[in-house]
Amino acid sequence: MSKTKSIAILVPGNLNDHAVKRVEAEFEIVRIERPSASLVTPEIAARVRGIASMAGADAGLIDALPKLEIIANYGVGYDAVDARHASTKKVMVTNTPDVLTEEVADTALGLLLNTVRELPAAENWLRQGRWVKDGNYPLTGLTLRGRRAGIFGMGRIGLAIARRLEAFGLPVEYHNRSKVEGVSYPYHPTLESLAESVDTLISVAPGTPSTAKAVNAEILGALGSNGVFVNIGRGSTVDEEALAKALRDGTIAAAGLDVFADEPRVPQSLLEAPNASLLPHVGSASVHTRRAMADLCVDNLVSWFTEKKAVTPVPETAKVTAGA
Ligand code: NAP
Ligand code: 8YV
Repeated sequence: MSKTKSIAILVPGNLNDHAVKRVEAEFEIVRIERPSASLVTPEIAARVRGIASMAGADAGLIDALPKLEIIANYGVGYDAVDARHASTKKVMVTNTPDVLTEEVADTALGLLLNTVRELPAAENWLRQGRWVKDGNYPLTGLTLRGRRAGIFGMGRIGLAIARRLEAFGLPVEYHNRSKVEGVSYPYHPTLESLAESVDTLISVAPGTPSTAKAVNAEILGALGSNGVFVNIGRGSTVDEEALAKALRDGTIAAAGLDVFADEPRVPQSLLEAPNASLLPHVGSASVHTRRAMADLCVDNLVSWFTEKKAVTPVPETAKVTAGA
């Protein structure tokens, strides 16, 4: 029997099938319906040493598990895990960077094209028999030609999106808190300055207190009436009410959204916007990429309990070490 088989790993809520199979094969799996301290029984509290989760882990859940050593987040964005609280409790948090970067960048470009060239609506036109009945789909008012792109969050995925935009012939600029070394795209120290300079803003920033509702009425106003906004990062980075208004009153021309503030609920005002192209958070959602994320998520648990180190720790817990 493997050394790790007696270690109890909590899986709250749904998790990728391959990840579940690997947790079952390597550890003792414990399942609860959702990541809530209220579902932790004294027996679970006494045994669980790790969590594998795509539903997050808040401070209450962390506090309810006194033997907890590691939270392996299934996803690169770990906004649903209270990593700061975990670090105060000397609990390691890991995520799944890099393995999903190219997939998410592909989706971002698909979403941008859907938004600008109305491809989902054109396909519906064909399927509804309107090509035969009414003739050609109307010419799209928007085009990628001549656009200037701005990336909010020039990290791993931002860079992969920038490379694709370059191949499409678009100049790229960006905003981060700090300039990225070795990157020649023009840098903007503020999001407002980026929005003023471009007409196509792509957000791939993480969901943190400092990015909350960063894309607001002022930023959308700066983007302008020919503006296109694409969000593949986190819904929390956008003031959705201001976005719906900007789409309605022509402050910007169109938006493409893969992520929303309160998933899976999407505001009615966005559902009703004809100039919004909407996806149900599918940025990384291929069998291939989700399997790689599942492997990295579980590899972190295996490495922690066999080698005493995490493969991909998040910055907040980089200094957390395994006990004796
Ligand atoms: P990353 O490499 O850490 O990049 C994040 C970038 O955002 C960094 O360059 C960072 O630069 C910048 N940033 C962070 N806070 C900022 C702030 N307050 N203001 C301005 N810029 C800020 O992460 P990644 O791997 O590219 O992933 C990015 C995000 O994409 C994830 O966190 C996740 O939320 C989202 N995502 C979505 C999907 C999907 O399916 N739609 C899939 C994967 C990931 P500075 O630190 O210099 O500011
Ligand atoms: C996943 C993501 O859909 O990695 C992320 O940050 O948003 C996506 O890849 C998500 O994490 C799984 O629920």
